[in-house]
Amino acid sequence: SANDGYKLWLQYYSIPDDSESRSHFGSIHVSGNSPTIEAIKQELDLAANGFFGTQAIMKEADEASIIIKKHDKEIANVISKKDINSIGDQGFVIKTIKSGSQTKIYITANSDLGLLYGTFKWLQYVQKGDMLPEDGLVQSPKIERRILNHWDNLDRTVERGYSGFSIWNWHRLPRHIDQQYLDYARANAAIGINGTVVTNVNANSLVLTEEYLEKVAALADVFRPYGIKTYLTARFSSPIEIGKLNTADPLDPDVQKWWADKAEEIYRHIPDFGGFLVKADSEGQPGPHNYKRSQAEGANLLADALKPHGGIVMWRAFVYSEESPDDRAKQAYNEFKPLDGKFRDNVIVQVKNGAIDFQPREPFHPMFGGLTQTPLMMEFQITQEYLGHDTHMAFLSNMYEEVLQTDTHAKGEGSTVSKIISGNLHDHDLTAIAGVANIGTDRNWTGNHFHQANWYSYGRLAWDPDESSDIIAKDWLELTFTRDETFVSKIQKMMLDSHQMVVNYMTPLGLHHIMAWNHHYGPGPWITDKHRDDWTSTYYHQASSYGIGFDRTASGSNALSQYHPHLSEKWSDKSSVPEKYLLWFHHVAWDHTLSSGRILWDELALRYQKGVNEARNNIETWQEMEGKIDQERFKHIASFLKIQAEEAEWWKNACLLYFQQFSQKPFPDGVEEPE
Ligand code: GCW
Repeated sequence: SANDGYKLWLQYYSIPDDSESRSHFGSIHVSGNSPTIEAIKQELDLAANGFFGTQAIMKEADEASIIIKKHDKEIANVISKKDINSIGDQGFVIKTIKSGSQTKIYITANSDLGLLYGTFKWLQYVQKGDMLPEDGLVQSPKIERRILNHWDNLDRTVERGYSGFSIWNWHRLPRHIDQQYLDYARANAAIGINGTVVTNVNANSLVLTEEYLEKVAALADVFRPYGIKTYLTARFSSPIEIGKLNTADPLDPDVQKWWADKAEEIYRHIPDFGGFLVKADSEGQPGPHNYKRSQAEGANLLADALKPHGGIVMWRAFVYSEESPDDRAKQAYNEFKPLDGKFRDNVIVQVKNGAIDFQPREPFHPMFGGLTQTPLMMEFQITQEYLGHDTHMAFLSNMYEEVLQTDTHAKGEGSTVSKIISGNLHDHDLTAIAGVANIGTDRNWTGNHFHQANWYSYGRLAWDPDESSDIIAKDWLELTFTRDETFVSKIQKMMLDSHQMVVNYMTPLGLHHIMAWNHHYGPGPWITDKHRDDWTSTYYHQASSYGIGFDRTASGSNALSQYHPHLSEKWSDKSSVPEKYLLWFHHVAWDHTLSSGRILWDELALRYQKGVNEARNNIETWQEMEGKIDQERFKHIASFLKIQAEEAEWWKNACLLYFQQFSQKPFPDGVEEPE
């Protein structure tokens, strides 16, 4: 039904009645009394209703077969101290205990929030029909702050949002609380997301005025029982714009006082406010550069204001300028590396996964592993600015996983990006991860039904950055659609192959930023108009009659020198750089021979064609699924897959015809000539 898309991974579709789960729902004990405990009971009820058309029936502890209870003396009899100590204040333990003919399931934690997470996890097992492992589940998040970033403006437009308008209805807030805010909180808590920045990094200082703080506080009240902290973006020039000061210089005492007062005012409205996310000195945003101050001086100004209240600053590393003569890929590292260790302890630097900008594939950002004394958080983009917006299906979990599992070699072999952001490698307590949301007012939240999976997988990887994409895809399919085995295995494969497919038909072999100017939808490897060099495709692909690709070795921009020598040496050589990064780091001759034995031009053309072929095959695979899920979602997806296949062809034709002007070579066998 129309509602199915709205329900995300909380479908609670009906499951076989013979399962023993049904009896569990008839005798549940939930101990405690708090809004979070209420949320647990409500969720159990919703699930019982969906699974079996019944209610969740509450019992006293000794009569119940599901016991949801914080750790205490009684629980200590069944759950080991070691387990309890290992889960911290956000984790949970789920254990099945048999005594005689009786089986009881214990869900325990050190906090109500842990109980909520444990309850969601158990409900997911029930929905999927999976057995709990013999020795139970003992889980806790590896990253402390798991945050969504909304690039939502106060007029409800969403920067790089392709799923309608912002779900925050500022006009109706604070008095009207839409059900959607609650469902948003439920969906996030179900995958462990515990923070949200509700406003765009291209920030409007109005959100820090009393009028808006009341609205934000109303949202924070909805999110709180679900363990979600609220954060805001802070525009660096706010003291001028809403404070009537004539400077925003971070070293000016009046500016410092203004921010301290502002922080106090915010915490009066939102006592557990999370802190600020800041984009400064980038793409026209004001920042410390305006006063010849460093990024650290800028960040510390806000950190000092938030410190007394327990707030943090997430300071973005996405700082670059068209005036710099340097390769854009190098600028953030160059700016931040000398500042390592100069940030307050409540500052974390938020770094995009790659050094350019959320391309379909990027090598990891050299700041990971490059800075050691400053905690770094990851910023992934869930919304598909450069990956076909809403209509192109791409399961981004694989892309996230690839970045997280890359070895930086910062402290020898095994120094993965995942270890850096979980604070293990350099011993940081402040750990965080951000995903730029793909959520909007569309009935199914994310425009493309498949893109719900990207929000979902981001949450799963934020909880455990070492989780694998195949499990995530399978879980998502079973929670969202059906347990049907054929459906799940076929579509799981389609999802797992989709990121590479999109890379193939957009930017194979390390090509990047050749999308159409500004909106970034569709191909645009050519020059359209006079605009910033660092926003122009030709700057990135450097196609010439000799070859194609950006030379970032020592003979070029030497961006490679920012990586650990182990990598920079390997990647400096055309024959040992992973082929997926070849044209990212090298300018390569059209007739250079690759590992396939083919010359670059032929390989490039075949990759484009492969992407197109797969997009076409997906239409057929999907057709075979008719009847296995509801018609409405089936048709919606079928129609988008068709658009995707047509546009994959558009990408292939546009790019190959354009590059052919340089290569002057024919299309190899197997590559269709454009009509
Ligand atoms: O990817 C680019 C986008 C901008 C965005 C910027 C950023 C919010 O094109 O729209 O602005 O990155 O991340 O700050």
